[in-house]
Amino acid sequence: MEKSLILLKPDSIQRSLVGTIISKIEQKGIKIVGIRMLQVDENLAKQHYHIHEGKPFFTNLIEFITSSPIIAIVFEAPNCVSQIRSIVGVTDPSEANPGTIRGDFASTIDANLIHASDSIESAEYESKLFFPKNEIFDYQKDIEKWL
Ligand code: FUP
Repeated sequence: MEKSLILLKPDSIQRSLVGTIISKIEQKGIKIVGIRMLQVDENLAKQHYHIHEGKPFFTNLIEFITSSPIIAIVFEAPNCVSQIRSIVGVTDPSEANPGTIRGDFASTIDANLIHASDSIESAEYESKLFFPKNEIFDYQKDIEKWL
């Protein structure tokens, strides 16, 4: 089954939006298979955001993601990556549609609340950065036959 890695960035926790954001994804029928709270260090931040190295916003991005604890979650569902990207909304919250997480709760691109993997390949790479194998769980929910 397809998986995606989500990070609830420092602003999600500071603004007490953790429950609200997780609910929006969970209520869609997408299953949590791994969850942990952590303080990201510079090394992990740079590995996670390596594709943005050299861009003008890179330093800010690293400072922001390391500024306060985050919550990392692995979700699982059919078409998990694209389903979650739709719920999250586009990168710049000022352009994100109402009803999306960024559209409803964020207003600036450098505090856009949440990271969501943009492909199956990046989901695999990112999940390995944030989770040991034995903290991602393979289990069934009875409700799955209704989704
Ligand atoms: P997304 O996949 O929507 O999180 O967006 P990107 O991977 O393109 O960007 C990662 C993060 O870099 C964004 F969440 C915010 C930051 N960013 C900026 O600050 N300015 C930009 O112009 C683009 C991205």
